[in-house]
Amino acid sequence: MGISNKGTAYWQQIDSGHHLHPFTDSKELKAKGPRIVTKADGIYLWDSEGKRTIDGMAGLWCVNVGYGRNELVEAAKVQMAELPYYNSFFQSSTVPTAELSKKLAEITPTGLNHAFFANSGSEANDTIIRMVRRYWDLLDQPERTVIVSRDNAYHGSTMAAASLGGMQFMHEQGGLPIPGIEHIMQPYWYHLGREMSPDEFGVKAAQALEIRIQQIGADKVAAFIGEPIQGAGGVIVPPDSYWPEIQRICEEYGILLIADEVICGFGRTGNWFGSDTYGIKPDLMAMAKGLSSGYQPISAVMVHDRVADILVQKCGEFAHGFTYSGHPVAAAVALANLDILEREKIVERVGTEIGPYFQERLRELADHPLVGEVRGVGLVAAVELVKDKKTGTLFDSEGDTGVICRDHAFDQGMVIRATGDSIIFSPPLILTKQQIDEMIEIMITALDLTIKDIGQKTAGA
Ligand code: PXG
Repeated sequence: MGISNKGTAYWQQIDSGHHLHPFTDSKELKAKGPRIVTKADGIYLWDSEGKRTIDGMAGLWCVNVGYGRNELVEAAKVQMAELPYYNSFFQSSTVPTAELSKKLAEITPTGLNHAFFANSGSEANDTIIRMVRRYWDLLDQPERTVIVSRDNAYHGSTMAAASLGGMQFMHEQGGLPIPGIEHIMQPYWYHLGREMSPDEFGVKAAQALEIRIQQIGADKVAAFIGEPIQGAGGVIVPPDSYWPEIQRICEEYGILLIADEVICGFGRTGNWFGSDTYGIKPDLMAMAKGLSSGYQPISAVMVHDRVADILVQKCGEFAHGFTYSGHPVAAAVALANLDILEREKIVERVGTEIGPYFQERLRELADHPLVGEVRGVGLVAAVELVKDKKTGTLFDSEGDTGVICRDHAFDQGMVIRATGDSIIFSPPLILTKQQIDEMIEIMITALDLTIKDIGQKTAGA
């Protein structure tokens, strides 16, 4: 019963007939049919043709503890049998939801003591917009509505979250951004600042916030939002000088600082949160993905006492929430996931052992003739491919070379992503040194094959 066992051609046919995929050219996909992923274990995926691949992306930046964790299956099973669902709207809560809110208060930076639950990163960010505007409203400053974000940021796909994001191609579909969202430059040193030292550029990129606040008027700005490291934008690692300057500006103008930890959270950068890695003191924090290692859809907004006290004392009813806010099964799985991260000291291991090893090995690729920059922290990284290594000149048709390289890596047995011509890595946090060596070998082969392809094309042109 349930899932049929009819084989790849059948599943591809019904999927092509009925399933519209996210961020996908449906016509192109229908022509070739999707890869049907059927099972997974550790850092490996298998498809319906029996092909095994290393999952270099941890699903979609989320399966931090790896696949095949029976403890998480058990946690879901036990909670489903006990209480599969109850809401947290009408003066009620459930045991795992209450426990999870306390646990999150313990592991997040000081002062973030309250959790508001949702189901996705997008919903968490939508929640933040409403919360932030309500906060200023309650402080009798209702004109403080503008939220400043950055070009090339990714904060989700709902109308509000996509507006917060700084992706032009998303804004072009659906009349975005919504009013009250502004974007400043991103701290992308390799593309935007190579005539300066990284630290000089970091300060300059941060000061774009101060300049924009002055243009808008400080009394109209509610908050600044940023991913500690931009993920979907291409793993943009900010210079060390960037976040301290952003923090200073937020404090000086009294605006709220929002850290979007949807990718950086739960060990990815070698600390519990990207905010820990960069010394950011956020007023609000969005989290999802690694919170449950993707085993259940769940997200949260962590709220600092500074904001929570006002909301609790003055707001009355906060008219916002989702049917599945604080879903008990998702909360139980998240708790079990946090338990694994703690018990197996996974975060510490990323910080002191496996993360540094990964970064060190990846940096060996910097000598390859196709590679312009290797950047990353912990277990998140990008290898950016360029046309001219010496000058850092990008390819004319941005993205084509990245896709060629990505496809070669897949043929060699590793799933990775291409963002423009940057190859992105975000593997499960439990991978071994030997598996890292295997990934590097595959990447070298993929780079060599890519250069051959481009050479052949050029010769044939
Ligand atoms: N914030 C950040 C920083 C994210 O990376 C979201 C919010 C939205 O989360 P939900 O759960 O609503 O998807 C994300 C999601 C990609 C890709 O192609 C990245 C994400 C989602 C889909 C694709 O890298 N990140």
